[in-house]
Amino acid sequence: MSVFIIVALVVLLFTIVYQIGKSSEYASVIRGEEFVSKRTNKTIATLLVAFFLLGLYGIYVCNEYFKGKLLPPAACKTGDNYDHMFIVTLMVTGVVFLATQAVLFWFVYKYQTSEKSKPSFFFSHDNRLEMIWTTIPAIAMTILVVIGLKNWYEVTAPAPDNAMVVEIIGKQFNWLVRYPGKDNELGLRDFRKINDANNVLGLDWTDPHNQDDIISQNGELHVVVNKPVKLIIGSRDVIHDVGLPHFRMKMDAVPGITTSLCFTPYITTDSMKQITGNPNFVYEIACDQLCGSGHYSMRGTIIVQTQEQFDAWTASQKSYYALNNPDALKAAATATTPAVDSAGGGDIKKVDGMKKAAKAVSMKN
Ligand SMILES: [Cu+2]
Repeated sequence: MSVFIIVALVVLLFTIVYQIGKSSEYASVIRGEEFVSKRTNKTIATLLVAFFLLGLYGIYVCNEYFKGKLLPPAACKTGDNYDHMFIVTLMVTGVVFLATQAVLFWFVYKYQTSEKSKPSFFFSHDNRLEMIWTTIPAIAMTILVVIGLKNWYEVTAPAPDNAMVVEIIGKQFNWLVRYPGKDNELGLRDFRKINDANNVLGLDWTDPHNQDDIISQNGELHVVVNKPVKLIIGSRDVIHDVGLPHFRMKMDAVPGITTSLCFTPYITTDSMKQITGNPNFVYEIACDQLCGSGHYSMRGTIIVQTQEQFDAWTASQKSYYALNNPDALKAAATATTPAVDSAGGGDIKKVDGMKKAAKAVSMKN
């Protein structure tokens, strides 16, 4: 609050000084004196230099204030590359900004109107100068764009074969996270089968791949440290956006279109708690697209854990099918004879049994 008051006071002070300058200028016009007196000129030049110095001080104060209060270090390599790119861009543009503004404000002061000063030389055009100030920025900009493109291609590159595939679907107003289960394959979805009571993603129960799919509770996305993750992104209603601030990434979740994002987390949630000194630290999934009245509450979490922790978590999860079709599971169990199971080929029979039971359930629904 006190910072706000200081800023407001500074703005007010400048407005008053400006108005005084303006009115004295009009007064001199009325008095028929010179349009802009030498004195006013000097005052304005001095104020402009003060404004520049105050601006620099403002930058310093903001920097000190926010130091360490923004995001912790990026939790994946691509995120780190993005940070690096931002720093390089800020350095290049910052140095140019400071140099040009310093020269601008200094010249305003040094070359204010004076009867004594006479221009020592004058030229209207210089090809060499034009070349210099066109070529150098063009080269600098090209380098910055190339760094950006390289990062972009890295993020959008096809996921490696060993990547863990997880589906994340946005809906007003939370995230639904689905794992492919033991068969490593996500089952089919059909939006016409969506039912908030027992089929939030519209899973097609007749597809056996769906029967071991896990839907994580509370929008929690569990991933394994140092293992690539491929997010299959979608939406159930309007456009959302999977925003991963700690990984410096985001990707739109568009209804009817599948998008994806690939990254390899390299800092576990537990390590990040130590790095940030915050025992309550969580990696956040924020919706980065204004998607309706509950947009602010559309927050998921990512839990980066070791393989053992992840396996333990997976083992503790029941498939979404099992949770929502207990009758079908029972029917499948009775349809499968244990004798066939032990003789081999039981899995196929079991899936067949499940298929039949699932069909019965979906017809009932
Ligand atoms: Cu949203």
